[in-house]
Amino acid sequence: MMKINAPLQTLNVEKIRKDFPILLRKVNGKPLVYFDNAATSQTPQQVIDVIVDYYSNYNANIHRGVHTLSQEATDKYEHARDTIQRHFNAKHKHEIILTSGTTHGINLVASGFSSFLKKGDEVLVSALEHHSNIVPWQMLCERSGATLRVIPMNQEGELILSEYDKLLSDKTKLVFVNHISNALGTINPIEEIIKKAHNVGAAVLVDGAQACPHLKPDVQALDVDFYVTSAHKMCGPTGVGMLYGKEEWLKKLPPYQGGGEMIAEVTFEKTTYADLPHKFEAGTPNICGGIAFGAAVDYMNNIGFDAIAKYEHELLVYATQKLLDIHGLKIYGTAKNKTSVISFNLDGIHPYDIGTILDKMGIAVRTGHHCAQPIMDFYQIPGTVRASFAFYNTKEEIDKLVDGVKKAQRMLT
Ligand code: 7TS
Repeated sequence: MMKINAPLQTLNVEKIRKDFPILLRKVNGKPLVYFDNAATSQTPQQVIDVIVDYYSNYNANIHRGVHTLSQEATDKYEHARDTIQRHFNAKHKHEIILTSGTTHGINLVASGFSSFLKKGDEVLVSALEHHSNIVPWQMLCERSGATLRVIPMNQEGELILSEYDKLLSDKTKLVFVNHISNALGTINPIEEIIKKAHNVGAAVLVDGAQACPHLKPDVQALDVDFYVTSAHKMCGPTGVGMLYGKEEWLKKLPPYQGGGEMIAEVTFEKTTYADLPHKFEAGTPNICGGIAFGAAVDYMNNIGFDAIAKYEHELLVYATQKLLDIHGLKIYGTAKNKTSVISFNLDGIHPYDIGTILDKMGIAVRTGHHCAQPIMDFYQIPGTVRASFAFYNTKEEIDKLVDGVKKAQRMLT
């Protein structure tokens, strides 16, 4: 643990905050303190400008027009795909499928796997998942007859890898796990999880929704089969995201949706599908969103992921120590390796009540089960208060949170 008063000078946070117009607004008469970054991140002016520029200057449909606007929009959209490919270090550009977000990417893969699985096969999910990385696989098991098994977690909120070893067998066809837990902040040892799955011939899908705001995954180094994420968690807009898939898998998987853009040739007798990535991109995509996603990736890289990780870790340590000083406060998720998410409860007080009082003070946190009900069941609680920090948050804001929690405690007990 670092010292509480260690200086947080790795980033020029004061300058960075000026990029985010929303941070100037007041909520309930108080300056906004935005600690709901795990739900969605805020958007810098550089990305907002790209969105305004798109609709002001070259709004057009892509991959189909001979006219100038369509060609400009196509170039920028495909340039964004290049940026995303470089960022994740995918081997081929066509391994990057632009989706509407993490949920879409997972459903696309789960739907495609229906034809590969049969009764007796097993798929493994971790106990730490968001509902997005549970429900589509349950639906897949219902369709295919495969069995869903769960890699358990311990009290700290870490996966128990010795149990994972026991679950793996030649029946295991797929493993899906998040890179970082949204409810607890645990960073999972995905390198090891992927290696072990590959040893028994299983494919792995990693849900990177919570990881991409904090670190830069290298899909080739990880040797992961599928990696999914959402732009809106990493300074981009909502309604757009990415599915990375190894070429060999994407070639094997059937298309998810039929429609325009994903075909090579259509007759009433037979349709042939377009090459990757278009085979998985039916219909008019979120063109502006895709372009802005590329701009968000550039924005975050300009700040630098090493600096982001170091600074956010300092915020995490600072907030953890300060919150634990509050009598009756319990933190859920104390993994050795965790990111800047703190889930907590106060003795005898419902999380919703704390969240409501904090909102009156302009402090935005999420309360409830965080779309991760199995984790709440594990701890036998209805939910938590979750404060999730981004690189544009400050120690002063954390002080306001701590004061706010103390005040809520006084009011509610
Ligand atoms: N997977 C994880 C790990 C997530 O945290 C989320 C969203 C999703 C999948 C779904 O992402 P979407 O962009 O497709 O909706 N998590 C949260 C959260 O923690 N609070 O609000 C949304």
